[in-house]
Amino acid sequence: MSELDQLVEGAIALDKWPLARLVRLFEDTRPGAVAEKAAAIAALEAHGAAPRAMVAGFTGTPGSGKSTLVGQLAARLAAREAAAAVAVLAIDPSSHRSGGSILGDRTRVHFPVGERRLFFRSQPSDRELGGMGRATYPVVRLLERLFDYVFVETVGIGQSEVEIERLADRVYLVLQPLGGDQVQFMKAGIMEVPHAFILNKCDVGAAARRSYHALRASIDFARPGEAAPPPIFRTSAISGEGLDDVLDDLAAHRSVRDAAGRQAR
Ligand SMILES: Nc1nc2c(ncn2[C@@H]2O[C@H](COP(=O)(O)OP(=O)(O)OP(=O)(O)O)[C@@H](O)[C@H]2O)c(=O)[nH]1
Ligand SMILES: [Mg+2]
Repeated sequence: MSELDQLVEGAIALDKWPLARLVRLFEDTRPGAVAEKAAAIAALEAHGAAPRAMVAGFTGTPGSGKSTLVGQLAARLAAREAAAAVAVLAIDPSSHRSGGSILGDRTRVHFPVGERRLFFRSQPSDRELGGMGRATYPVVRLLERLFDYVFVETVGIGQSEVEIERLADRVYLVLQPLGGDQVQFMKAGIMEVPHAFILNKCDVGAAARRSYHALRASIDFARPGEAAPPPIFRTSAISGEGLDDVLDDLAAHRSVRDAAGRQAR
């Protein structure tokens, strides 16, 4: 068996080392890597690893708890669905200077060691790409052949919501409750993209209730006359409140998508 076949078989089995090597290959954006990536895709096809994942984008305001939430959702999903493998790809906007070397230390995603159904990777974002990284798209295209769910975390800076929409089957906008003096959630343009909203940190009490109603009003204002208004999930990544509702929403849309046949994104 060729070295590439061995690598691909290892990655399909979700062995950490071959998986990491293959991810690094897909992060290599130099022209010289193109042929190797194409060969890897062909080998994956030959081994039956077709695209299968439900890709969910989690975008939103800085500090709203995206990383904590996505980590909790992934762990909960793996516990809930005995066979499900979940990959998390975090696009980190603060890593320009570090070049990504300390990304792992900053993230709040801690998966049980040795749990091969959970995979975490972070990438530096590229300002010109509105919050995504240059390697985000190719790596998602790889991970969707190896995992059942791929969660992508990006900071919402206006453009990345649009970018994530092209990448993901379902986009969640993660917000946190507002302080008393803030009246508006976000510019209308940002409100238009997400399929659903997540108001995280709902463990904070009264501010969360006020914010929920303010958010509902903002959405109605930004998206008038929509047949089915987008849901708002109220969560706490700390207490676990509401997380199952988000997972139910994901599962429901996965079923709808699978029944309809995978749409070309
Ligand atoms: N009270 C409360 N705190 C939370 C919750 N979720 C996250 N946090 C806290 O909020 C802070 C930011 O959490 P992160 O998960 O890093 O948020 P983020 O949106 O990924 O942040 P950036 O990627 O830096 O934009 C941390 O101190 C978390 O512990 C929650 O549900 N409730
Ligand atoms: Mg984060």
